[in-house]
Amino acid sequence: MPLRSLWSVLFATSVAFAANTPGFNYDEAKVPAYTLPDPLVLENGTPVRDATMWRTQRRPELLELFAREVYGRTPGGRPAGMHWETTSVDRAALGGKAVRKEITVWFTAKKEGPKMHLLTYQPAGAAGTHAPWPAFLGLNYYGNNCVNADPGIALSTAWMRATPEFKIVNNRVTKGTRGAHAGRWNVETVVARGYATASVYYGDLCEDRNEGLTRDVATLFGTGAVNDRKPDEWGAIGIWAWGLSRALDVLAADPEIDGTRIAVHGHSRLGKAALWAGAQDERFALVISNDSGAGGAALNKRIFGETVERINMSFPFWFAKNFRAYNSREAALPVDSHELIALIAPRPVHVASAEDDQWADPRGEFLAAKMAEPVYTLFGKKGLGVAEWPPVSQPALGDALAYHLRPGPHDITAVDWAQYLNFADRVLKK
Ligand code: GTR
Repeated sequence: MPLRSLWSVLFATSVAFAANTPGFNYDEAKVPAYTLPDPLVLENGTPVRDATMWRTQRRPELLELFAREVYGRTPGGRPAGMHWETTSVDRAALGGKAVRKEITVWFTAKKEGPKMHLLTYQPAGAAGTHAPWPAFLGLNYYGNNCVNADPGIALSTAWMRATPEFKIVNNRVTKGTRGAHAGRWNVETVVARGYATASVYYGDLCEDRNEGLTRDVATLFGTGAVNDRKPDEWGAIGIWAWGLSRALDVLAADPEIDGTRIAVHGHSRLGKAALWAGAQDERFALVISNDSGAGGAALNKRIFGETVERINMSFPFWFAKNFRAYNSREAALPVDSHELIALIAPRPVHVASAEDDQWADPRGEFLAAKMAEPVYTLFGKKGLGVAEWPPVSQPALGDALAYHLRPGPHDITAVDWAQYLNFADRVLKK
């Protein structure tokens, strides 16, 4: 091999694995044998014969197991006093191409205490001609002002999480207060394709740190501190998922949005939250998991990349305390992520991975979608339409399940959005 191409191979390899934490398994040949629970067998051993038995017996049983053992129980639904106010509407946003709305949602009957800010964009088509619009809904990492550089978006004043890439000074992302994550939202493209897009800052619901469990939404339900919670109390992922359902409550009440055609999506930890939201709340018409990895779409029992123990140690406030019982004991888990996806059936699910994101176990994410297929079959759906893990850049968009592997690192990009829009065109457009 000429020296130059040898160098490029080595360089590509080192880049590809740069994001991977050392000391974990990234070798397919070293994945220990594992056994997945059968989604179509009740805990008492009785086979699930049909869709009715799935709905009335197996689905509730699996929801209970995920709540008790993994994410913690969701302590309530929409609070009685929850109310909201539209604080701004611009019918000529994004250079006249979109309508932008900002809505403040208070979770009690008072205009104080826990609240969230919902931002929506919809195509600028005259109301009544095309509306109500199908919509994408997701949480964001740096305040609603991160999703687009649009100067009309109110700046978030909430606490924000600093990372090596995103330094925070006075609750502002130093890299760019406005539009810091515009590349992850692709608002203009989504709107041009005939969808609304809606977002809430995840930190409005639960700050992404231990303290989050005693602040904001957690206070409504008296959630205990990270290590003082009851073993099956919820954690941050549960709270974020709850917030997605509350955002859906609000969107569904907007006559310009079609509440029966709302896709919930999320990247990474927020992909875990999107899956858990979609599993619990059957109003979500499509669920999108972008690089959600461990505790999300990736199979926990498949030892590749991030492990249960590692995630519970790094983020002790994300899951229920009960989940810690499976640290280095993945085989004892009564459920796995193929069943999390199956809980969404027959509603469509799109799972996406990134080639260099070995930490999230791309193949384990595919296998979970694949192993959910038997439940889709009960509803007369085929699922992914492929037998094997598709190569990079060859999306498998089936009749109810979709999967794609994008080249590049852990992220959500225009390439991912192109596939989400293609799949949504197929399953959400009338
Ligand atoms: C990592 C975590 C992953 C994933 C990711 C993210 O540190 O280990 O499970 O959630 O963060 O959310 O970006």
